[in-house]
Amino acid sequence: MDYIRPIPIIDAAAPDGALPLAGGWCRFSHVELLRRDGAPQVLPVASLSAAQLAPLTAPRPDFAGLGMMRPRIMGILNVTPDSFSDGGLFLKPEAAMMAARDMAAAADLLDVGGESTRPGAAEVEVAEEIARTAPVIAAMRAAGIAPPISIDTRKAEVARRALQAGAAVVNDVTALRFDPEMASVVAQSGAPVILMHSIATPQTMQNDPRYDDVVLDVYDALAARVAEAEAAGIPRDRIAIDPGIGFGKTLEHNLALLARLSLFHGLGLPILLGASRKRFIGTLSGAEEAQRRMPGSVAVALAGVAQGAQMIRVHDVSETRQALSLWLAATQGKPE
Ligand code: HH2
Repeated sequence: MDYIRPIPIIDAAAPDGALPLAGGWCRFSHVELLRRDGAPQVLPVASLSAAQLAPLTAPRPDFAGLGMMRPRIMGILNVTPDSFSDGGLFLKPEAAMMAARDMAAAADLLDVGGESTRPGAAEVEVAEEIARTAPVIAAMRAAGIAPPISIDTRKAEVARRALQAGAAVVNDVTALRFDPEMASVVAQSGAPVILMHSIATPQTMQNDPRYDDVVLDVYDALAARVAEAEAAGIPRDRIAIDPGIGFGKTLEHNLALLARLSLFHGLGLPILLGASRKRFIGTLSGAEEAQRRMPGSVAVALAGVAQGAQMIRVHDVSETRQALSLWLAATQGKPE
C-alpha cells in the first residue's frame, strides 16, 4: 500500500496547480509517497487521481462549532493532583475557575481532565474522576465561559457526566479502546470525539515501545480506530484524530511523527497535536522542569500548524496565541 503525504507549502508563492490542504492555510503541489518496502518518492499532484486527492484537499467540517480553516488552540485544564506539568495547581475549584477564565480569553476550546495519563500514572476511580471534573465543567458553563469544553477521559461514565454538565467534546487518549461503553456513550450523545493514538496503558506504555515504521503504524492504527468509531455509530464529521505524542513513543518516534504529521490529512479528518511541555522537549532543550518548556512547546505547536494541524493542545495558552497570531501574520503577509 502507498501512503500519500502532502508536502505543505506555507509560502506566499506556490507553483501553478498547487492545491489547498484540507481547505486551510497550507497548500501543496507535491506529495511524498511512503511505502513499507521501499524508499520514499516525491511526486507532483498531477500524478494522483481525484479519489486520492479528495481527502487531502476537502475542507473539514466544523468541529464543536469551530471552523477548521484556521488553526485552533485547545487550552489544558488538569484538575488533578499529579499531572506532569500542572498537577495540583487547579485541583481546588476556585483555582480551576480562575485558570479557566484566563485561558478562555485566548483559547478556542478548553480541555478538562481529572486523571493524569503521564507515563507511570495510576488509574483514578471513576467516582473520584467525576467529582474532580463534572462540577468544574458545570461551574464554567454557569459562569458563561465561552469556548466549548472537552472532557479528557478514557472512561464512559466520566464522559457521560461531563457531557451532562455541559462539555461539548470527548477527548479519549485511548481512541475508545479502554472502556467498552465509551463508543456508545459518544454515539448516543451526538458529541464530537478526539481519537488519540496510544498503546497499552500509561503504566506500561513507555516500556520499550516498538513499531515497524512509527508513522505508518500510527496512521494504520488511527484508521482502524476511526473505522471502529464509525461502526459504533459515530459519523466521520464528528471525529478528529491525534497521533498521541509521548504515548508509547520514544524521542525518535515523536520526532518522526512530527516531521511527517501531514500524512494524517489522508484520513480526511481534523488533526489535533498535543506536544505541550512533554518529556522530549525537556530532553532536547535541557529544560528539566516541565514549566520551563514553554518556548520549545510553542515551537513544536507552530511546526504542527505548518503541517496543517487544525488544533494544538497547549498549557501556555496566551503565549501560544501570541506566537500563532504572529506566525500567521508573518507567513500570510497580513494580520490574522
Ligand atoms: N496529552 C495528554 C493528555 N491528553 N489528549 C490529546 N488528545 N492529545 C494529547 O497529546 C494529550 C491528551 C498529556 O498531557 P497533560 O494533560 O498535560 O498531562 P497529564 O496526563 O499528566 O494530566
